[in-house]
Amino acid sequence: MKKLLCPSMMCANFGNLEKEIEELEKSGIDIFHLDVMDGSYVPNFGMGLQDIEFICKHATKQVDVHLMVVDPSKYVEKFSKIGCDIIYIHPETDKHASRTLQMIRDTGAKSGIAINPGTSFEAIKDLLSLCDYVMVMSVNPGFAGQKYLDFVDYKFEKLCRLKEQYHYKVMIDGACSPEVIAKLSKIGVDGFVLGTSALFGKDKSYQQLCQEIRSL
Ligand code: S6P
Ligand code: MG
Repeated sequence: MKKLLCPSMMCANFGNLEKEIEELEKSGIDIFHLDVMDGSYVPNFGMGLQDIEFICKHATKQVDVHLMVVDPSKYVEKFSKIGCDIIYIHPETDKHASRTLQMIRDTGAKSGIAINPGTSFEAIKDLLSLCDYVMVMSVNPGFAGQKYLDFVDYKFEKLCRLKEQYHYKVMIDGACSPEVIAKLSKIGVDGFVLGTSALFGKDKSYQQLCQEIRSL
């Protein structure tokens, strides 16, 4: 199974974003992962609208947006219009998550949920038929460079068992190191958000790192 490699662009070098996009694409990545934070749902700020517009305009590969915001339904249309192909919401922050997931699909984008470490599989199960992507968070959302919380592991197993039935892809976001990628790809996880644990700030090229990740 081909791994989906998703660089977390919050960790990229903003001094030359165009070059970063080009080099990552040349290295064979699959989906650019863009983190949006509102300073309220999570205690931090992520990428701005201008950054997102810039990446959507310059990328030839797919772009996802991970909305860590209160009331994400308010922004679905905006991000879809800008050119985001996949939109992730946190169901905890939406009073009507199922309606928002349908709304995402109605705009022509693919729908996704991001599941916090403290949110159980049972809490999101009824949403699975409305999801194209299901992303398990192995850190609490808001920051790069955190430690992997291994009590989330059971969710990967449960979600991988049901993915054919519901037709979604299973993704991981947070502290996704080569060791984690090796372990999770064996049980059927499809996609990996790559931040400081596997791709950025290393002394090897993106090309080499992506090659190594693919061979895990
Ligand atoms: C965190 C955010 C993530 C991070 C990514 C960083 O809230 O949603 O996408 O950017 O997890 O990766 P790492 O390897 O530094 O944890
Ligand atoms: Mg993210």
